[in-house]
Amino acid sequence: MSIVLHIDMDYFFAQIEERENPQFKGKPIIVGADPREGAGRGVVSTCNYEARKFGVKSGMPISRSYKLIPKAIYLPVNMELYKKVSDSIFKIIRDFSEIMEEVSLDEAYIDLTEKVNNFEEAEKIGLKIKEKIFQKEELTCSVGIAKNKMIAKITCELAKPNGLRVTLPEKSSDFLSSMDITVIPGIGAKTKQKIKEYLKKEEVKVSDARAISKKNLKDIFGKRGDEFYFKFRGEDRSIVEVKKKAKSIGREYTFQKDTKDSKKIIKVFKHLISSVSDKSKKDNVQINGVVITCRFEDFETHTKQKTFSEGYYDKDFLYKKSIPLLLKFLVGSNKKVRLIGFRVKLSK
Ligand code: TTP
Ligand code: MG
Ligand code: MG
Repeated sequence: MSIVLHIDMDYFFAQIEERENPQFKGKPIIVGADPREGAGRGVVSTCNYEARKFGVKSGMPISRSYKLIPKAIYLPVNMELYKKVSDSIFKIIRDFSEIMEEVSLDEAYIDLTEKVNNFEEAEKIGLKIKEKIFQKEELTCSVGIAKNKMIAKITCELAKPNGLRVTLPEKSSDFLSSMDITVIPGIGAKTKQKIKEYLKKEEVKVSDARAISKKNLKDIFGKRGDEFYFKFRGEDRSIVEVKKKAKSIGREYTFQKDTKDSKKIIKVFKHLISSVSDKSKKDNVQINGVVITCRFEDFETHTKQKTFSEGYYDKDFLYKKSIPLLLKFLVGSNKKVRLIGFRVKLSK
């Protein structure tokens, strides 16, 4: 059995802004796109708890946020600063265990199995980490400790803000029972809908989902079903992985037959963009550029890049930046196309 600690900073970007601008403390603060008195485009990156009371959330259009709370303090994203803080925090955490997995700028897992004898000792380490971060950066975070990553993360969520919680191994299964099944990683609205239909229930708790046999879960969800079976019971076999952050996310496609049909090429290209965009959304990563690859029938290969300021960009933005680059390849050559590729560059 393992002892895993999950740590996540509280309202990260907004908390840093509160620290930098103490005059705004206690007021609702929203970090993100410029609202331009309601006509602004773009989204909310995050907001403090005062703003959350009004229903503002990460990812919400800034125009909607402005409707909910026009009087809030709206601040732009100062990524350079947040990254510096993030590096400093990871450095503190790494001192407690080198087995650390960075999940995003404000979130990490560490494996304490070899460092402590029991959960009480792990709790002490959790408190020390919180203390060190507060001393060094004047920022609060929350910590969840459990026997695996999944339970540690859900536990941390419940500890928010500025809390620490432990879910003991023998409690893991009961801990999940009364929660909605979307707490299980990999279960979103679509999967939930399927399970609802299967169980003929309006709401499905984790304990309800345990009624589905392993075989039936496999029949419905394939390989993922097997994983769900264990997760519903509080088991998660993924390990804390010390991995270098990916520098980019990309997809490519080789046509069955080399082609000059630009409609077809663009259609496939849009699929690639869409798939990369979904993946980068899922990983919650920021993008600061695109790379387009085009290989012709004679294997001559060209790439074009475009860089832009880092941020969370949607599919439409990526289309707009990339399609003109692809068209340049298509217009500039008489050869047929063998392969196209699309890649986004990540800022961390
Ligand atoms: P989160 O840890 O998801 O959120 P948070 O730290 O703001 O709040 P919480 O207390 O609930 O943990 O994300 C970390 C940072 O990542 C967040 O401060 C801003 C950024 N972010 C975005 O820019 N857009 C998003 O959609 C999300 C989810 C986060
Ligand atoms: Mg956070
Ligand atoms: Mg986070």
